[in-house]
Amino acid sequence: MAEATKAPAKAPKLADPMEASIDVATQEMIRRAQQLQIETVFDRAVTMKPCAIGMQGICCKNCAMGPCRLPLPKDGIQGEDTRKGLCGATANTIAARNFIRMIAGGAAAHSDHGRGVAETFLSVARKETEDYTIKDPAKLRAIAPYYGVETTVEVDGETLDRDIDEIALAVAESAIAEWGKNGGELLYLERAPKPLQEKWEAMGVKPRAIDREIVEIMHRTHMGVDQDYKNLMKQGARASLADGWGGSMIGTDLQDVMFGTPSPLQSEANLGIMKEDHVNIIVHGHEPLLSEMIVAASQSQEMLDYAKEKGAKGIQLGGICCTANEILQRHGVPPAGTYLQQELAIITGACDAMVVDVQCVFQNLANVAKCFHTKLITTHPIAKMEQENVIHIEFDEHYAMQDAKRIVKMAIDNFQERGAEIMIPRHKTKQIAGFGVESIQYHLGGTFRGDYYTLNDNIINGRIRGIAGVVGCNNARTKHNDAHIKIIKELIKNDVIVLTTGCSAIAAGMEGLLTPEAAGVHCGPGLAEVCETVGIPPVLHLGSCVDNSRILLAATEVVKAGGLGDDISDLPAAGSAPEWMSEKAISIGQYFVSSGVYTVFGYHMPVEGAPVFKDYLYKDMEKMYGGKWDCEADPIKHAHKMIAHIDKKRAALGIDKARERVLMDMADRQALGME
Ligand code: BF8
Repeated sequence: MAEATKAPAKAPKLADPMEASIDVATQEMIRRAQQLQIETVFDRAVTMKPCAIGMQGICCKNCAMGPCRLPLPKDGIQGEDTRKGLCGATANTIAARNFIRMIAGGAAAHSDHGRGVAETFLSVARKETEDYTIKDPAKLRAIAPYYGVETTVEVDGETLDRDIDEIALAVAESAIAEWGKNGGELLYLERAPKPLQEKWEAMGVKPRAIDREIVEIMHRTHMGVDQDYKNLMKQGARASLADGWGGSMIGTDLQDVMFGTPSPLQSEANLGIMKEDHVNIIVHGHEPLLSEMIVAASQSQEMLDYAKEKGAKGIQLGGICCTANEILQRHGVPPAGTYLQQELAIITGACDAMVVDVQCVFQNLANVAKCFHTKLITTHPIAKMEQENVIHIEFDEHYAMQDAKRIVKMAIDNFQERGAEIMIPRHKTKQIAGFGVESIQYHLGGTFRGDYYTLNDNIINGRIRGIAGVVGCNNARTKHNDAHIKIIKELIKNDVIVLTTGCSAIAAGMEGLLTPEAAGVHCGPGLAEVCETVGIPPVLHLGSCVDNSRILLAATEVVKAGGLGDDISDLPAAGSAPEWMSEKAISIGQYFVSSGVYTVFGYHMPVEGAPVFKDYLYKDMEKMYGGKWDCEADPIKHAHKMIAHIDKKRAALGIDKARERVLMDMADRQALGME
């Protein structure tokens, strides 16, 4: 075609920064990227539409006769649903297979992370590495009994503490066996309330070994195996429990043993934590094994001196995604942003190295890094990138500090290679992070009571209406952080205390909700009073996504403290993942549902194309586990579904009247001009 007759090239469609995110730093950086003609996920989201059939969960590509697509008829199913794939697979079978394959993916990701932690702990116990130690021996002693490991010895009729190294070795060997043992069931199931264990037993969903449950999903969903959505979901539930009460919980515990159990600390959040005159290193991904060492290396005098030699004032470490949460909660290292801000950290022009491990890492980081001086370093043998500008430095826990120093040195050497144009948004927010089962007990229960008594008391007397877990990702198909923040604000406004993890926790930090001062501004009167009295934020940051296991254990502690029923499903509590995108979120959602929690997802759920299967998740599961799925894209309606469930549970417990009294007290006080 002659040049003259060619249609003029269309300008690429770009994201509207104001529509893409509620966060000003993010909006500024999207604009900056567009000025520099660097494409980001926000632009791709407006140019590429998601597949409508895949979204409904009814595309089967599990064999080469397909993909078979079973779209819903325009006017819905009239009479019998006759849709089927070439083999005869129904919409229910296809949607259930797809759904539990997501659970397998999510459970595998969390649990393989946990396995890496357990293997490193075994190296520590065997004294094969000096870089890691046991930082929290008390936690090791506390978890040892669940592994059948004695913590005391009898010597001459006297009971003495057993040697900590012996305990470590026995726990490490027992923990590793949880992935592949033949027979029995997961040891940590014992930590759940007894009625819940009985439900699992009755349903036949107690996980045996972590790997086995994931493999069995892959087998059952192979062409021509399990073709009953109820039976498929039984395995989905079992594998999810192997994640929540298995791989994730073991990962969290052993990380605490090696790196320290978090306790509240102050930090900041958002891209504004990066410093123009410092070497900026961003760690991104999920496993804290390497990032723990990078924290230590970047604080070493040797590296600080080297940075000064190269003209920098210091080394600023920041995190993205759950690696950020891991080093935030133990060291106060500030997160530079959530999942959707990963490209933007490089676009500042001030990121001297981005170090990634596993999960939630965009391949497009390599393309963005090409436009700047940034060294993009992959570190995990299972997570490399094909682009030639990516450097792979394989991390070996036996040489952990050596590897970490090599990476930090590479970032320092790169400081002088920066281009002239640096733009770091000014925005950052103060936050208090580092909560956990133990610190909630300390702050709300007091060491004297040694339990969750005060928390329960405040729930029973109605000052705290209920507990919500708000967790999970960002999703470029929805406005960045919008649903997280609207839902959390609506919950705390209605006196529901929020426990948060993952990118939701980072979003809450960026919005200033993780400060005690947020209570006076955003909370209902009852929750504000409790937060102000004990000096905690109304939204408690419990860590990374494997740390959702902390929420399971916190809920169990609430049950144990008494007065709120016998099981997690009795509690005035609900779960939420407002902007989910990852398979891990589906695994987490299912283990919350299977543990008795009403769990609402935002955006959409990939089950709309199979209405019968959807009803099974959204209705029938409650009869089986006490928890069920739900989905609501509108953030305010989403929060009110959770609140309605909390109120339903309060009424069932007979504590709904107490709350009315508290509200009357408040009205009385307002009438008296005391508020
Ligand atoms: O594991 S919340 S985007 S970073 S998947 Fe990923 Fe989702 Fe963030 Fe943490 Ni969890």
